[in-house]
Amino acid sequence: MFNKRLVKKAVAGVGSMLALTIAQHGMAQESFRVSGPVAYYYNYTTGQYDYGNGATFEAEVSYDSSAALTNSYIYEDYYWYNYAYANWDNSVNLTTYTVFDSAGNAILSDEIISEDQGNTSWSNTQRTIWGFSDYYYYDPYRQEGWFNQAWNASTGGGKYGGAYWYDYSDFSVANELAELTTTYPSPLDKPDWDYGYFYGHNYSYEANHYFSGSITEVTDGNRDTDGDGVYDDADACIASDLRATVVVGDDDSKVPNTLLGNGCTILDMITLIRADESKHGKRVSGVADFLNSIRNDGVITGKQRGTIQSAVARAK
Ligand SMILES: [Ca+2]
Ligand SMILES: [Ca+2]
Repeated sequence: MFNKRLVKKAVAGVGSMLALTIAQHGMAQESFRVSGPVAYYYNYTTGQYDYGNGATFEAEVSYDSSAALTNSYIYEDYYWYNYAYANWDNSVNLTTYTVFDSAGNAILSDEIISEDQGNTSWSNTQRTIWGFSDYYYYDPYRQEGWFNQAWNASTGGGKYGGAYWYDYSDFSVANELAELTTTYPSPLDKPDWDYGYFYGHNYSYEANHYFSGSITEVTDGNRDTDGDGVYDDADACIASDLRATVVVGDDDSKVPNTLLGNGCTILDMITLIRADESKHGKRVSGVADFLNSIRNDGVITGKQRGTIQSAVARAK
């Protein structure tokens, strides 16, 4: 099943890359990309600000569409309007954006990373998506937003980023709520909406900038199928075994199952190498080569190498 050449390549590639921290355990992640013209931006670090003038932005929002609905409520005939609201907290977990000037030079960029994606200096991130339906006189609309924010507890700075869409059309508030609460809305439906905008804001000692722009394009983004923080297109193991420790057969070595720079865990690599060899002796020596390489990189200690190697030797 496994291509021997690819496994060898993957093993060789490990040696040149640092080990990563597994950001999440098994949270599948999808993303969408938005882009369009910038309406306004400022960047206090560089002293630049402008009302567009040909500036454009690109942003990517990663989210977990399997996140549970956090809350929802409905008001019918509430004074002069109807109102439906649904909220998926903690579904958006990474937002990145870049603004380019009219010559195509990047003039500001940032990323908002949630804690479970490995954020350390910024904490208390909140991530949300919500849908909103309203009927205000003759101006009904529905709004959906993909939004996250983070605060730096030590400096008090904040970061925000979000993509929002509006649909000005008639609706039944009950139907809207039923839809909002049963389906995680797809960002890729949004090109048909009437209006969309994105904004990014960082006010901190590290940076101080803001921009907003209208969304004119929405495309499918990268995916991180196994939720290890490495996107599929850079992940040599797109369905990683993310167990916390290296387990071979029934033997738990207790050695942390570190994620390597190619998107494979130690356990992934051992599984690949063992599956690739038909003879026990070759399996053991193939794993030994791999363990030596990550020992030399400092990913595991010599003692940990020995513990795993003994488990592999015992396994059939
Ligand atoms: Ca991945
Ligand atoms: Ca992976």
